[in-house]
Amino acid sequence: MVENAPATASSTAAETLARPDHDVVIIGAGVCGIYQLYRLLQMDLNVTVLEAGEDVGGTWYWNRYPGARFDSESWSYGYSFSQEVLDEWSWSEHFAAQPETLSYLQFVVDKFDLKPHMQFGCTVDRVVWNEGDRAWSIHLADGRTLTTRFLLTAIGLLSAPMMPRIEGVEDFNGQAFHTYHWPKEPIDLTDKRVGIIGTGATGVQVIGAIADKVGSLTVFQRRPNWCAPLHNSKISEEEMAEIRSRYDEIFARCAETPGGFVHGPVDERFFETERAERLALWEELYDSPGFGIWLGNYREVLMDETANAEFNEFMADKIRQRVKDPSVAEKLIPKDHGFGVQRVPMETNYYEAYNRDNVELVDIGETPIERITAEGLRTTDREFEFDILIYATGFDAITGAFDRIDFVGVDDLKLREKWDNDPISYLGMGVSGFPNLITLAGPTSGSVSTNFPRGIELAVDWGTALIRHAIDNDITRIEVTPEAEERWMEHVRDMYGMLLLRNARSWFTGYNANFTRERRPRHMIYAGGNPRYRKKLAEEASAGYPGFRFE
Ligand code: NA7
Repeated sequence: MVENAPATASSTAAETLARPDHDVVIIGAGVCGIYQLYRLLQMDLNVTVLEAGEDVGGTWYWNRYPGARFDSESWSYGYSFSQEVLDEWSWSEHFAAQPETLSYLQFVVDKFDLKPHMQFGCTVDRVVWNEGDRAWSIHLADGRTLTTRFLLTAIGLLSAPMMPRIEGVEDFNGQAFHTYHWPKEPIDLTDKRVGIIGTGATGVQVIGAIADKVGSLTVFQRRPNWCAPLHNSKISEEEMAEIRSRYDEIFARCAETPGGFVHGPVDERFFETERAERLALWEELYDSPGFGIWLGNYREVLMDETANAEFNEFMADKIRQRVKDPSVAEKLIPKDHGFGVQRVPMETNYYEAYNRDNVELVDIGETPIERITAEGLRTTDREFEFDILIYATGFDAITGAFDRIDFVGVDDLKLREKWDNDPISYLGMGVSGFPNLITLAGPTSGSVSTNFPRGIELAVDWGTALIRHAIDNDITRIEVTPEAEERWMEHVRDMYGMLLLRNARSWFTGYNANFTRERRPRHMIYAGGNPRYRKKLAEEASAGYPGFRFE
């Protein structure tokens, strides 16, 4: 590190400080980190990306389980920032599978020659704010320490996988995987006795994909989810050309919907329509591809108990029609929450899997798992033997990835402690007590509740402009004010109040059954929608960042 240069009349503030190794360090080389790096290199800054994996991709690098694919239309998920990428890349399916998405991200990285600015196999253990230097020290698991003026987190929202808190997990003699850590090498499922725990978006994808490939499949379900058909299909060359010609229109549409998808709520009001009209819309949505059934429905379905209950009945009937055994169908119908208040898994052949002779549904709400054994597992009712056990048990969402790094801010303040009750931030982008830290895809940011790249392009552009503003104005320390945080969190809570998801036991409210201690419901996402979030960010920037203190 260069020693402090003596201040002179013409020194800038930055010149009077010890010079850190980097202007900016980004943690994470997924969808967000890739785009952020691209933008900062355009500013000619000294920037590096630290990534725990051995290659780029983040979520799409790790989640290699069978059936892993988009629930977003592929052509609405890709980056919008580069016309060349839009012109050159072709999607082969409307909802691309993981290998294709990973290839897409590799294509973008190679196209802009980003790899030389990335370091792989780097796990960040600890980051410490140095007030004197106005810089962060970044301590890596391999023993190295880096320093940087600005630290940007692009660490994903579902990147801290959680194993179930069940006794005996270490005892199983067969192959066992959390879906997030599914191996790169092919796993032969033929004739295997497979058990799977978890029926969230991931479990539902796995079950639909492997039911006809395994010897037997036993699904351990604690609480069912409301699932809806994905209706994936191939994209021909002609269709891709047609999609390409409409990219402007597609991204404009995503910018105006609350979720950043092509699907937005219908204009009609639930209580002003006839039941026949509602049923016609619901049948149409059920038969249409993608999230329309969740996000293109009547607004009231997600906001009003009566509207929600009527739609639940419609969806329950669909499950009854598709699952032959009525007692199995009843087990697959959620009773503890309404449609859309938890993340809706999109499915392909999911309900039909339960009509197969080789698939069994075990309701562990009724007969809980007692322990994992050497041969399989034991419920209060029976012993099961497996060759392979799949844990589709989800994540310590959004804050989990932050908690796994020891963030130490001003006066030794720990981020983990600050966020113990609720992850308090401003705009989901910065935290008071943690100067020069921009939490891209942080809790309560818009990107964690939208079609991710749409949200992340917004966050990255905004964060980049903030860094530009600091550099242009010789500002070496930026910090969110506690007042701005307070105002923001009040707004975040108000937005939760509008939606039924406020009561859900799901990662939207920070719920996870596998924590070792009970946690209060938390405000994890921004529920006010993408357009409103974009407006908030724009107002903050155009007013000269009143929510920040600059030095
Ligand atoms: P989710 O949606 O959090 O689902 C996890 C599933 O695992 C859910 O069905 C849980 O049941 C179940 N689970 C978790 N722990 C246990 C234990 N200990 N015993 C039994 N069952 C358990 O994670 P996903 O990976 O499916 O999806 C995460 C996101 O990835 C998704 O929202 C998409 O955006 C992509 P529970 O509901 O707690 O009863």
